[in-house]
Amino acid sequence: MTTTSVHPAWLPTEAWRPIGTRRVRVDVTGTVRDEVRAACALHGGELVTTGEADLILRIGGADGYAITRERHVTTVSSATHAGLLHGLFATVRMGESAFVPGPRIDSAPAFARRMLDHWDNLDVHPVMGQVERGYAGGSLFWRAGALRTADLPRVRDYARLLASIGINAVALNNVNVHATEARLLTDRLPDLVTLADVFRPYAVRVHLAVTFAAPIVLGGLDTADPLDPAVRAWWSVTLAAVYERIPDFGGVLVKADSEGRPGPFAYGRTHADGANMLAEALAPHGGVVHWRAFVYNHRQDWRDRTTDRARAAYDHFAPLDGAFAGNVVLQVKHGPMDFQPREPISPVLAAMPRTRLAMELQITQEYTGQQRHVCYLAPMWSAVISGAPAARELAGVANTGDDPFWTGHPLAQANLYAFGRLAWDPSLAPETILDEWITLTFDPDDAAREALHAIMDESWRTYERYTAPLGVGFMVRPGHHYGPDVDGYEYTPWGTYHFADRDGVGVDRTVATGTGYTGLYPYPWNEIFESLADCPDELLLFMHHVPYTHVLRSGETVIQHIYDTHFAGVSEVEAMRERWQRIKIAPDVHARVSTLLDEQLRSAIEWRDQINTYFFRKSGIGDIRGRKIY
Ligand code: GCW
Repeated sequence: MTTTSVHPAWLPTEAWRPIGTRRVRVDVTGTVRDEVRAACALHGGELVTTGEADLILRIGGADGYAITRERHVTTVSSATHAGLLHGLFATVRMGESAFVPGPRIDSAPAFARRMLDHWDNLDVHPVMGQVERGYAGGSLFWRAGALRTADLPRVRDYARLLASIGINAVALNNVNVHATEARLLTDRLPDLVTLADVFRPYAVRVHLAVTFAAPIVLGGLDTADPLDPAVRAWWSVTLAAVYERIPDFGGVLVKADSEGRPGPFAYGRTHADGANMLAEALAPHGGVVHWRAFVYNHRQDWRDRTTDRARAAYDHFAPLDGAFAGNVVLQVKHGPMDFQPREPISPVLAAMPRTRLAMELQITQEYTGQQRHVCYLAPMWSAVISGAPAARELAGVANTGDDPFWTGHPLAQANLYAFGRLAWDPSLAPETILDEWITLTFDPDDAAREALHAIMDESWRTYERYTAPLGVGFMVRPGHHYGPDVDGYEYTPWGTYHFADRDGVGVDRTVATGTGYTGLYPYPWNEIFESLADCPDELLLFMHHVPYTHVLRSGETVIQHIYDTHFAGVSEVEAMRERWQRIKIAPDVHARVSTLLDEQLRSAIEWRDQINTYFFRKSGIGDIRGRKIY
């Protein structure tokens, strides 16, 4: 993809319209003033220095922002430059109502850090491509190993886009740090300096994923032992050099001892030893370590029923509660496995009251249709966020790339938008957020708005219906993870099993007879999950192994539920496609989404038929409604 154009229906371009026709006065001093003025100017607001203005931005008062709407003037105020920007974008979202007198609005973000993690490589990786699990083209930042300097204006648009939804931190490279990317810390640092300069006016701080083995691969030392003084000195000096060039550098992100990445275990050290070493080097500069809790044995023997991947993060990290330095943030995937369409909330998030926790969500749709399927994820995120009040930060794996629509599937933009909005205010309803995005992006008539809601509001549940049933997860094709393969992972070392046989299906994670996983939750969830009668249907096969004739809380048997949901899921995709055919929307968006909906329907049918046939053949129990099963 070589284009650098930005689709005109994309929200930052359109969203600035209401400001563009108004006079804006920026009553701010110092560098903050330059940055806010530059941001306004970029978007066409008429900047005035004296006299009457429709919109005034000024420093003062609130953290977050306050908006007062008086008869002739609307004022945005904030204690910080970032708050001013976010307040300015709030007026954009409000449209005309920002300029109608009304009560004062005070808004502060729920999560202090709202971070996007890019899994971008500098070069095309032989297996993973350029952006690992990326479905929106190549990296916005690099191409063929080099920084895309000619495309920095597009990065600037991207920074504005992120600021418009309140994102304030971005990790620029893949957590699987390969040889070239490791060097961003040292001789490739100028790339980072350039990108930090582009993000800075939008109050987005840059972070870097680093390899734990950096002292060896970059520093020429023979160890990366976190307790070795030479290793500690190397990190201190190296990170100090980063701060010399990027004084507001956010810090480092680390995937250690996970899926083959190096880590402290090689030296008999704990993850607290590893994280705290980096924390010490960053502390003098105000930086943080994001240390990922995604640590599990990926070389498991499928015959071994005592190892349970769902337990791994808890077993590794819960005992370390209280052992991490104050500037370590433990970054925990929202579920205990790996971003499946349905998982319980990770028990780690309730087990570490003395640790600063970030919850990690996957905006990129690795397991939710890979941006070929419509799957609006805000309803899932809204539920998991409200179920994990201990998380203080939110991190999302980015779904963006150099695709002209930013996200491959144009409707996948709504997921990025929703991530930012929920990170600011998790009490917002998913439909409300979607409605905002629809307005800002398409400014549609009532019929189109209604159709977009009908297609998107429930699309996550639709996706869930035609894929792996009742929370059991996976059943995807190994490697790329697209499309069905019920036994694809069943006899592999990855720890992702469903244990279907002729009698039943599901993973026994109970304390009574299984892996003991349910016991990792605080009351009452330990009891609810342990009990076959109380366990929510949607997580039944995550927690229990049951016969196909087991009757769900819904009153259906497991086998009939599988058939019904898979037929229903496909019908819902058919209905989406029909609605889309009738919708009136920009022709290029229409064409792209139409093609993708054809693929979504093909794929949903494939899922339905493979899952239904598999369970029919295993169980020998037919569909009571007599539909076609192969
Ligand atoms: O879901 C898995 C992905 C890997 C990814 C890993 C992780 C970056 O399949 O591609 O690696 O999670 O989160 O580290």
